Amino acid sequence: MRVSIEQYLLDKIKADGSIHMTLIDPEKVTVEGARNIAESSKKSGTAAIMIGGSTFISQNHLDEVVKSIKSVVNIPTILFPNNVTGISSHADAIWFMSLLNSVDPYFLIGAQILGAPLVKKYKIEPLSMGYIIVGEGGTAGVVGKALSVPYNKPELAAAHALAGQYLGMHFIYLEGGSGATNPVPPDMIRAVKTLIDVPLIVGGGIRNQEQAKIASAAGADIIVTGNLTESSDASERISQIITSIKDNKV
Ligand code: 1GP
Repeated sequence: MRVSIEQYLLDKIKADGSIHMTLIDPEKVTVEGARNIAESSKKSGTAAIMIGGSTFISQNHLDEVVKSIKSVVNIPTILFPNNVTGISSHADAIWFMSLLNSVDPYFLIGAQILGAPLVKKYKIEPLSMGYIIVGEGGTAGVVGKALSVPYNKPELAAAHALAGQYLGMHFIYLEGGSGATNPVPPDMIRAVKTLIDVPLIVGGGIRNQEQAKIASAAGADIIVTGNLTESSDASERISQIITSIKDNKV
């Protein structure tokens, strides 16, 4: 029987301690660009390719990006949608997520109701995830109408995360916002990780191995980087991040 992507991720976290995922924003790349990033990230040892952004992209371009990534790598492609328009039938899985600190019911459950039948129809594996915007929050915070949790309120982030777990979510994502000035602080990661039992994803503003190492040591199971994939030395930096987070949990 084929191992589910969720099981693949759990097994990889168990084996490596912390793992890395590369986020590709289809709006920022050409089809060829996406292919190159995916190929070099895979070589660097990334566990999966996430595809999504915070603003609108054409469905056709999203489909082409996913198809081109899949033509060169065999690691999972996981959609990271900001809306129903972020669903592509070509992907392997989707973060089926609720923005837990949104004040707009659309981002809590509305988009999910519209998207669920499509996920079923396209046979994409749903990965249940509670998404929490913290700190600056970036575009995701504005678009998702989130009441962002300040970095100096780790216990509040932990309460959101535990609520997500109790509601049945299999993963929790602490999102500092793409391009955040400072990544999610270790105190906040630690406070969340102490309270929850499900894997913790951390992203937003992680640019180098030192920052990744701090996040993984504090308890991040999955480190996501997006922006740095667009830099000329992305491949090297991703390799360094992966080496620094492997077996680094304390
Ligand atoms: C954004 O957490 C991700 O959703 C990644 O952020 O682009 O800053 O790496 P960066």
